Amino acid sequence: MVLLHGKLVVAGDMTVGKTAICHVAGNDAASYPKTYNCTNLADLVLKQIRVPDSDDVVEFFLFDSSGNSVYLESLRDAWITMDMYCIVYDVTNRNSFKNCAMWLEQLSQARGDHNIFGVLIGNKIDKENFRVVTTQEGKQLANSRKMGFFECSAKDNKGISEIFKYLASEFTSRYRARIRALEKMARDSY
Ligand SMILES: Nc1nc2c(ncn2[C@@H]2O[C@H](COP(=O)(O)OP(=O)(O)O)[C@@H](O)[C@H]2O)c(=O)[nH]1
Ligand SMILES: [Mg+2]
Repeated sequence: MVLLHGKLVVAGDMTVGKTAICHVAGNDAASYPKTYNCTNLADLVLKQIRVPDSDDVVEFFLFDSSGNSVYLESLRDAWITMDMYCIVYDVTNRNSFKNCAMWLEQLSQARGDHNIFGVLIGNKIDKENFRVVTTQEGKQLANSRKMGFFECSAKDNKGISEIFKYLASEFTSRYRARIRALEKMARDSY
């Protein structure tokens, strides 16, 4: 069993549901925020997620970034130490989808030479009648950026645990690969 700590940066436009996703993460539907609270700079949430089919646990340090661009400079400083990221858009808001490219650009400026990975998340699928961004479009963008892709509803707690299980599995398998590479380096240096 390993217990890993991973810093997950959550970014995306204002009101797409970043804070709601962070609170519902870990299958905790009761914590869906019923009233809208605008996030200033960032909120921090700790969640432990068990890796599927293993004893491994990842303690996520969720860095729930404000979608307000006035904070971008300070956010980039805090993003430097991220291990992974989520970019969230609202499937009923075309502009929030368009801006994913901008958020990706901001994150890549902050990443330095870190070996990080990310997922693209289309939220609010409970509002299917108001959907303007298709699943196909989301998938295409994610594929072109080599990111995982998920759709979810924080409101209905649908699709959220899958995202965090994926991130936890990916994070631990990358950790194990790194350890193997280090062990090989140590062996080869004798
Ligand atoms: N219908 C619906 N509304 C949501 C969902 N997630 C968040 N919201 C609402 O969208 C608004 C913004 O959510 P919030 O999490 O604060 O967005 P943030 O600015 O990205 O952190 C709030 O009124 C939430 O209740 C969802 O999955 N479905
Ligand atoms: Mg927020």
